[in-house]
Amino acid sequence: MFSQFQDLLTVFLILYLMNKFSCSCPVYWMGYTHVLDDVLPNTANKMVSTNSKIACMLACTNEPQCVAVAFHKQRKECHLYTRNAKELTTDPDPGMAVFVMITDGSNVASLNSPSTSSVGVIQPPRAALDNDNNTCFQTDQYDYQPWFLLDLMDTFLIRFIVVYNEAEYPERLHDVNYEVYDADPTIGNFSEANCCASVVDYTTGKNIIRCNKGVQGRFVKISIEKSNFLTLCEVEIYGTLVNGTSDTCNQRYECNKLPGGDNIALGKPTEQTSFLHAVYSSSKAVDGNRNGMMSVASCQATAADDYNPWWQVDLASTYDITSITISNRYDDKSYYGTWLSNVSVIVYNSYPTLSTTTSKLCVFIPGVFGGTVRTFKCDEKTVGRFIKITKPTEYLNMCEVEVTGIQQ
Ligand SMILES: [Ca+2]
Ligand SMILES: [Ca+2]
Repeated sequence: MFSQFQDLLTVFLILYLMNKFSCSCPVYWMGYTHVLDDVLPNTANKMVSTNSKIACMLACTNEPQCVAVAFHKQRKECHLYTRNAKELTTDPDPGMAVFVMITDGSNVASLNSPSTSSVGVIQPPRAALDNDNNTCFQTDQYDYQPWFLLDLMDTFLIRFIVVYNEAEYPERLHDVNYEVYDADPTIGNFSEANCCASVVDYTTGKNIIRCNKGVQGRFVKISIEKSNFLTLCEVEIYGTLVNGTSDTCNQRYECNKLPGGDNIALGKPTEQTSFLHAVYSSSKAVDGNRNGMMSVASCQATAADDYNPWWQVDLASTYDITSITISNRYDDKSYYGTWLSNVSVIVYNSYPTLSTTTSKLCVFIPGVFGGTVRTFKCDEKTVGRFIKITKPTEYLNMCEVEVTGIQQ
């Protein structure tokens, strides 16, 4: 048990660490696990006498079945809840603060290809997502602000993040910031970070990071401030889809809700200037599948010698266009993710090559699109039936184009 001095020391350390970071993240003293080692409960609702919220947190972290924990201030007790226990939804007792609420979620990280500030000599970024704790990604030794960014391809309520560090250099995972963003923070105007957590200490092997309650977003960024190596042997992100349920959506990218209603491009007639291969036909961009892995063959692509490529869809009726959502391939973001760049979306009132047809630029998307899914609005009100997407260099390669609009 703590002595009064240790109590004060703990409080001081927590206050110091909480002030250390600009965002209002919870700070977890993850190395302090010995406190409750002797009295960890194995069953739900077993009460543990303790004198620290942190100790409760650690008790939950170290109990594999623990999904939620509450701290009773007056009685100085931790209440741990297992997955089978009824989920706590309200404060169960006036003296009890429910400060961690974890419900079961699945690892939503594994399908995606991360982007990183640099790539070191050991393994590529995918090594952090290959379900092997012994294969590790590491940033370059001269990268002094290293980061690792995961695009979850949809908005998730992030419950917790699990990272495995390298056995030889576990200390590299100290002073780590875990941030969640609504938009890709490496592209243009991004939203501010929704702070998940800043974790000062580390344990060797598995580190569990509880996110701030209610943190949601699509991009998860892991970065460090003090070390020039970011070494991640495995990253797992647990959360639940915000707009959809895992029961009805077998694959996340098929479950996205679009701003402005139904996808009016789905299954409509398409054309493109050339083919990289017959399997990458124009219709693959309206087959309802955003999957960015080319091996799945749900992406269109134009030929290598086609330097003025375009792709178009006939919406079969005239619409006031509300939004355009383009899914790029994401099987190798640092390479293929750069193919799609300087994209123009043009709307025509009738078939584009007819002499009577008029056109209007809906939106121009400057620079590299990124191996991701992005949604755009036209710069101003745009009404039309055909949507053409072009870029000024070879390889027009998109995995899905979704359109919403109001029929005229
Ligand atoms: Ca690995
Ligand atoms: Ca597709």
